[in-house]
Amino acid sequence: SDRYDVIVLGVGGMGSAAAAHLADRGADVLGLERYDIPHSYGSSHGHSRIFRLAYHEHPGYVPLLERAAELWDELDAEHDRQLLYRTGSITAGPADGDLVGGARRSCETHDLEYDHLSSAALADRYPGYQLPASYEAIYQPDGGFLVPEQCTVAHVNRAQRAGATIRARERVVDWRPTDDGVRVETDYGPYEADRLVVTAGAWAARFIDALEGVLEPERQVLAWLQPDDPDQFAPDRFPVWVLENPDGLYYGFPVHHVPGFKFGRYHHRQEVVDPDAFEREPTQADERLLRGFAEEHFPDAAGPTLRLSTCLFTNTPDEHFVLDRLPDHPQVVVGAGFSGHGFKFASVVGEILADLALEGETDHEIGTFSLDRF
Ligand code: PYC
Repeated sequence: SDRYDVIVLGVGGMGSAAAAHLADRGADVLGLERYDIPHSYGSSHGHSRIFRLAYHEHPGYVPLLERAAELWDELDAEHDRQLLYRTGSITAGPADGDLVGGARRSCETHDLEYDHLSSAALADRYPGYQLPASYEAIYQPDGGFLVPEQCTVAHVNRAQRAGATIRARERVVDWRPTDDGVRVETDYGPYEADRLVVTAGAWAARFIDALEGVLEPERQVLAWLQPDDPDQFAPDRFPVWVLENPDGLYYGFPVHHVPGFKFGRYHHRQEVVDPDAFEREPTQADERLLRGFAEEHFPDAAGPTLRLSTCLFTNTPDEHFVLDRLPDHPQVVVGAGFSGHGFKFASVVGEILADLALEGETDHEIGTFSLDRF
């Protein structure tokens, strides 16, 4: 069988970044992808992903985001299509809610530039926002959105330029440890390598026993609706947003690449699914739910439906990532469980996975993401 330094299992948002960093450092890399590159069956499609630094989830993510931004800018400079659009980010909700407080805490802890705005001040600055009078918002100027399909393409291009072999439409059936590395079986045959990086997204638990019963793939639905005045929702006038209301979290984007104001509900564990057998087609019930939110919070953008799409989150119990080596098989590294907020980190996740695979350790702060916490 062919032998490599490192095999990357899954060449989506995370695996493409890992392959690029590994190949750049001189490793002989094989990337294996079950579908096309890029494809729309997992978690790295749909034209946009939020990038935001005012991280309400926890200030500990901010240094990783700052490094991610640097790496996205480098990749952007070498790619023929723009990857990161900086629109600024809005984090909005009740003044005493978790989102506004959390975003502000991250800005204060890491000395990020931000404005704390009333709902009226927000509407004044960005007329696409007409939120309830009691809401407040944290505006942070370095946020924006990434184009996920192009990010994957750019990382794959970089990996290939550095000598990586990337094979799509080849499904990994299984892997096993060997005396000097790993053996990976695909539906085309066997490969061997010193190291294995598992970046299989919603399918990761199939390859990592310790994640079975821990990771929960969750179906998500996104809508694109026609705004009354699309100019109010253009990237230069309408920052990306996350918003908290009594019913949960929502998020959205300016109009870009395809027609319509894109938004979704950012929920967790509502619809746990088998990634190989779930309702990929959005339903009228999905549409009604999303439309109800838009009519209430973005009435100027709640025109006819232009597009609906499904996507997958892969949730961990604490919604923090998994970035680690397997305790029993340290030649195997896993990046998984990104819990619906991982894509913006893909560039730095690639760097971390390459560190773990080639050096066995990383200078990045990843203690929160260890496997042994489950
Ligand atoms: O990370 O900003 C985010 C996000 C919004 C919806 C899902 N993830």
